[in-house]
Amino acid sequence: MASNRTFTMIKPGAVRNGHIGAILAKINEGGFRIVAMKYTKLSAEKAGEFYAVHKERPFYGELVEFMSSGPIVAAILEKDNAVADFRTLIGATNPAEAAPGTIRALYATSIGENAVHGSDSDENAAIEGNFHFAGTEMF
Ligand code: 3AN
Repeated sequence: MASNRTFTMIKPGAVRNGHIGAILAKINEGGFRIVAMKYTKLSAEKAGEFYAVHKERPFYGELVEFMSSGPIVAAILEKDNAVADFRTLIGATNPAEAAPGTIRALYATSIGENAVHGSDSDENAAIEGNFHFAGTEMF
């Protein structure tokens, strides 16, 4: 079944490099409706919790440090087939392998600082959206 919602974060590196507006424009052009959005900052504890699935990976410490290093934009996005279509829009995890024109090809600086997060399944999209937003913040 096609999913309707996905969850994204514009990561601290892309925020620092001034790409919030350009990335939101790509999201709009991609046909996604904004269900929820906030400009916020993750504590190291919150970032660690969000990426707990990667706890055993060698880059976990670096990932948590980076994701809590500055403000992010968190959002829930809606569209038919949202999870898969958003992953197409952002491109491969490693920007060197991301298709031309994708958000990561345009705005990521490395595999670790890869501009945006995109949920990898409907189930995780719901978990991640609920991690960041209360029901009263979703429209
Ligand atoms: P994606 O974000 O494309 O779903 P995942 O779930 O494999 O990729 O990885 C989650 C995050 O962990 C990535 N967005 C990236 O910031 C970081 N990451 C993944 N692989 C590496 C790596 N080899 N070195 C450093 N950071 C990585």
